Parts: sequence; structure tokens; C-alpha cells
Amino acid sequence: MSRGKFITFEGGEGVGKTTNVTFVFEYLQARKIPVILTREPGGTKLAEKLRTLLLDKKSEAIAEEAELLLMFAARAQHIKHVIEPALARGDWVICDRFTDATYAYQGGGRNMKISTIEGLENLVQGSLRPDLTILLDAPVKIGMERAGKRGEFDRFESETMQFFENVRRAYLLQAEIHPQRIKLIKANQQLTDIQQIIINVLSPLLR
Ligand code: T5A
Repeated sequence: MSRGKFITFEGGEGVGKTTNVTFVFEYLQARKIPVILTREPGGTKLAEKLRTLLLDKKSEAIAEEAELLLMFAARAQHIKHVIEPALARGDWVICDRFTDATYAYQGGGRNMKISTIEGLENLVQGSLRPDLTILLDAPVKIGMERAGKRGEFDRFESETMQFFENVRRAYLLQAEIHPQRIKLIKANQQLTDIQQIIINVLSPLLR
């Protein structure tokens, strides 16, 4: 039994991650590839509870260090109980956000030290890294308009435009640092065009 592939979707608010993870999940299922769809923060009972705490804009002010540690606490649970077992049994894992989001939001947005994030990444993940990351990128204003149509903003969505510009810049830097793994796709184009590009990007993994 060969190990499954680990594919993550990244990008700022409202760029279309949820729409496209669902598309890829169904695309792989149609090809009879065993696959699970999951998300971060979240993916296990405890990690989903941490997600609720992290996204609750009525919570007490969360210290930046606490936010970073809670993201990695949720990730540790997710890897141990969902991601690693699935990959080991040969399933593909499609994940809506993963550690690039920490580099973008806690690194770019909150200005936490990259070396601190790297240390936690190595501690929690060991050698686990995605086989492929699809980074959907759009001007902040477009993503926020799309996200705004869904209703009330959560704790992150309530941040300033400058915060999201910093998040976007940090994501683009991640794509520069990891050009083999991260495929950058412009998200302000027709969904059908985006999905055709995603199929093309996936095809080497399907061979
Ligand atoms: N976080 C997460 C951290 O700070 N650190 C971390 O380490 C991690 C893992 C999680 C929050 O946690 C933070 C970041 C986040 O703020 P989330 O729910 O995963 O939150 O992220 P959101 O960005 O809030 O997710 P959204 O659901 O808002 O955005 P999506 O998933 O990118 O967008 P989607 O697919 O829901 O689409 C939004 C709308 O746009 C439409 C869709 O139909 C939908 O209505 N749309 C398009 N419209 C026109 N053209 C297209 N091409 C379109 N694509 C989608």
C-alpha cells in the first residue's frame, strides 16, 4: 500500500478555498481515489473546539503567543488522529488551510518570529509537509467582499485591511520560498478557469 498524497489549499479570506477543496474532493472521488476532506484549525473534536475559541470574536483578547500555540495544538491533534493515519492507509488528504496559514496570519499578520513558527512546525509535524499546496490569491478587497456575503465576520475577518495585506504578502513569500510545492493561482477569475488549472496542477500526482 503506497502512502496517500497530502494536498493543502491556502489563501486569504474569501478567495475560494472551501469551494475548491470540495471540487477536488469530488474530482478524486469520481476517479475512485480514496480521499478525505478536512480543515484547519479543526478536523478532530478537540481541534474543532479550539477552532471555535480561535474564531470567536467575543472571546477575551487572545495573546499572539496563545493564538500561535492554539493553532499548533489543534494541528498536533489533527495530524495524530486524522492526517497521518489517513496517509498511512493510502488515502489522499485534502486540507482547507495548513501551516502556510500560520506563516501568513501569525507570521505576516501578527508579526510573530518566523524562526518561532519554524520551531513549532518541526516539533509538531516532524518531516510531514504537503505534497502540493494550491495558493489562491486575489486582491484583499475582492476576497473580503466575497467573505462578507456569508454573514457576520469572525475574529480574524474583523481584522484591518493592513492585516490582510500583510497576510497576502506573507503567502506570496511562502510561494517564492517553496516554488516546487506551492502552486499560485489567481483567484479573481472564472471558477471554471480556476478549476481547469487545478486539474492540470493535480495531474502529475495522479500518474
Ligand atoms: N488561521 C488558520 C490562522 O490564523 N492560522 C492558521 O494556522 C490557520 C490554519 C479560519 C481562520 O483561521 C485563520 C485564518 C482564517 O481567518 P477559514 O474558515 O478557514 O477560517 O477561512 P476563511 O478564509 O474565513 O474561509 P472562507 O470560507 O471565508 O473563504 P474561502 O473558503 O476561501 O472562500 P469560499 O470558497 O467560501 O468562497 C467565498 C465566496 O466566494 C464565492 C463562493 O461561492 C462564496 O460565495 N466564490 C467565487 N465567486 C466568484 N468567482 C470565483 N472564482 C469564486 N470562488 C468562490
